[in-house]
Amino acid sequence: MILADKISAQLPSWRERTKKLNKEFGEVVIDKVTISQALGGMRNIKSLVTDISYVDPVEGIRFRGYTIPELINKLPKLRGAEMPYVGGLYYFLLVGEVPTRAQAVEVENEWKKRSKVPAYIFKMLKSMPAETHPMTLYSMAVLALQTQSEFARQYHEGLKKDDFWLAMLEDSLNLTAKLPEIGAYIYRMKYKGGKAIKPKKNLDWGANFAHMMGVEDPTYADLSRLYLIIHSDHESGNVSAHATHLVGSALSDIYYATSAGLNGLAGPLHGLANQECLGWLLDVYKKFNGVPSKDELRQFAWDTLNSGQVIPGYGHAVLRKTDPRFTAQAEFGSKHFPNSDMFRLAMMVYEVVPPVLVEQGKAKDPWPNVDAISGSLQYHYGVKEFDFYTVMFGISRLLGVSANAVWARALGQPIERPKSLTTAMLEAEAAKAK
Ligand code: HAX
Repeated sequence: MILADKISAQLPSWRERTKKLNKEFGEVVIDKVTISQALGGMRNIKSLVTDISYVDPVEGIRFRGYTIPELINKLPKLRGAEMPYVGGLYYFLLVGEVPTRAQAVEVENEWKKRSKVPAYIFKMLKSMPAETHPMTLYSMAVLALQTQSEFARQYHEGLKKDDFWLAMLEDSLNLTAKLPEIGAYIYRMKYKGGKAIKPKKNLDWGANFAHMMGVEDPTYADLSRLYLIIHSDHESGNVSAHATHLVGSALSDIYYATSAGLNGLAGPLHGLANQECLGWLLDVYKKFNGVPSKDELRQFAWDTLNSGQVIPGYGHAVLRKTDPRFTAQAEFGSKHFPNSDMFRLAMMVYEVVPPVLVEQGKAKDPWPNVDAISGSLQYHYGVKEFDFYTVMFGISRLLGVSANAVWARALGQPIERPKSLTTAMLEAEAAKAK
């Protein structure tokens, strides 16, 4: 299989680099840890390693060295499509080289071969109470597929450590192949009277998701490809990526690990912010009976802050500028539906909210993140059930975290086990420093 061959070919040199760093330079200090970092969510402690993406505070994400516009330009596209094959992105994340069109199609074909979702998954989803959150359903579906784990099976049969990554790759392809159908099924089951739409063999992974969602507008396939590409990876320290890595480091298989990551993505300070954000925009729209004036919006933002809430979609733990994932989506909206009310409102918030956050003086980053706009684009296409939005994020995110999981196994990254201290120990360190 092409992905295994390509990774296999470069693995000896990667292993050599890691081994050399560890053996010869293991004592080199790369960071110090302050008391406020230990108390403050480990912010900015440089202690994770990934070569798949890097988030620069000002420039934003680079996937394997490429910015989002570069990626969209370079990755191969289906003839007539505006956005690249998501299979090409997965190849790129896993292999580190821009694929040819044929190579991207090969990944798409691997996905097609592995896409059949077992019937018990649908049965389980249908058996859940109607009020179950879509993220709970999605995470359960991923976990319930664990019975199919090749890694778990082969590990118990004595798989060699050097080959762990191959089983992880198998599992990752098997899992990611099924995600569009599982996600769309949850959407149709919850909001469209249970009328699921079957996948079409001739469509690519991204377009098939759009088709199974039941959105007729052909440009929705391109929005889906864009969405599924840009949400995939954001280096290793964010909650979903780190939770996946942490759980995977215990040699739990990809199903256990990614289900854990999804549970983290479901938090309102992380992926759920996209649902919260659209909810906030709708509150504005309802209160003012349409798109308000800038003054009205400013007051609404202050009211939110004064009531002790955050403005969803704004701020970031690492970024200090507008998130390029926001910009990519804003450009898509400006091109295809600049006059859609919810899109106009999201763009007006972009003008009004950053100065408000600066004036309030708390948020280190007053700029929008990826979640500030994604919902308004979905809303335009009639996907208005915003508690579903984080599932779409999760479909994409599993591409990045599973690619990382394959490489973590390939490079033999060990079980994670940071050390904790007591408050008294911190106080003792503080006294010494004084
Ligand atoms: N509105 C109001 N206050 C905000 C804020 C916002 N959008 N962003 C940060 N702040 C506040 C924080 O709550 C914090 O206040 P306290 O000191 O009272 O606790 C203060 O500013 C300093 O926070 P920070 O250092 O700038 O930000 P953190 O690294 O602690 O947190 C968050 C980063 C993304 C969680 C934060 O900016 C936030 O809550 N934003 C709104 C929710 C959101 O959009 N989350 C999605 C982030 C992107 C992502 O992961 N997507 O999946």
